[in-house]
Amino acid sequence: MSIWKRMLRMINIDGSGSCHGPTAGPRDDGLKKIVIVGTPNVGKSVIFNRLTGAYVTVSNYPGTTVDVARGKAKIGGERVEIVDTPGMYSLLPITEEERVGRLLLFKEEPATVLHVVDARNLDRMLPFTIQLIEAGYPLVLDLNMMDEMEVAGIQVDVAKLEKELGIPVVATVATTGRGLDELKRRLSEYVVRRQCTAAV
Ligand SMILES: Nc1nc2c(ncn2[C@@H]2O[C@H](COP(=O)(O)OP(=O)(O)O)[C@@H](O)[C@H]2O)c(=O)[nH]1
Ligand SMILES: [Mg+2]
Repeated sequence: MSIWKRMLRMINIDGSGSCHGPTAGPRDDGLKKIVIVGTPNVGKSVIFNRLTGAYVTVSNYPGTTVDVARGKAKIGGERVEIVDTPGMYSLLPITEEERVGRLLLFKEEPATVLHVVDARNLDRMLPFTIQLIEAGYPLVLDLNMMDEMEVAGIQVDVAKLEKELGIPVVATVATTGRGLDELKRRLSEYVVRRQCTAAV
């Protein structure tokens, strides 16, 4: 079990979402889940819409006023559920939105967590990526807003970042769809291969 899970359990936050254990979160029809996380305004919802198309439901997370959008997609030939979470900055929540984001991560046994970041602000965004890696989630990092990054004259060596982090890293422009095929391909590596967050 990762140090994060142990710590969160110690402070009495249920991080017990194991492969086969009970879960309090909303259940679906047995589809594997991809949970999209990241800070506000990085393009999570645009990516969610591009992945899911028309089949989307939005409802309050139980016991809260926070909206959670769920949709279906075909990734790697398999139907999966995609969950769009409210913005969150870390695994230690301050706002109700962040608390719901963390509950979704813990309770929904994601087959893959997709961390979407603004490619212009990697220094501020990567600490959360590292938290998610340390927590043991099967993680894909999406460097979104590559168009804005290029306009700002910033360069990122995606291959090197991927090697350093040890997880798939994809560059996208959600608004135009650039990189989305590659994103689906990299997501499918986990969806097809992994059953759930068994590592944590
Ligand atoms: N230029 C640019 N704008 C983007 C990109 N992705 C999303 N946006 C815009 O960024 C804003 C926030 O996107 P949204 O998906 O609502 O962010 P969320 O808060 O992370 O769900 C919207 O105005 C989007 O149109 C991108 O790759 N490039
Ligand atoms: Mg959003």
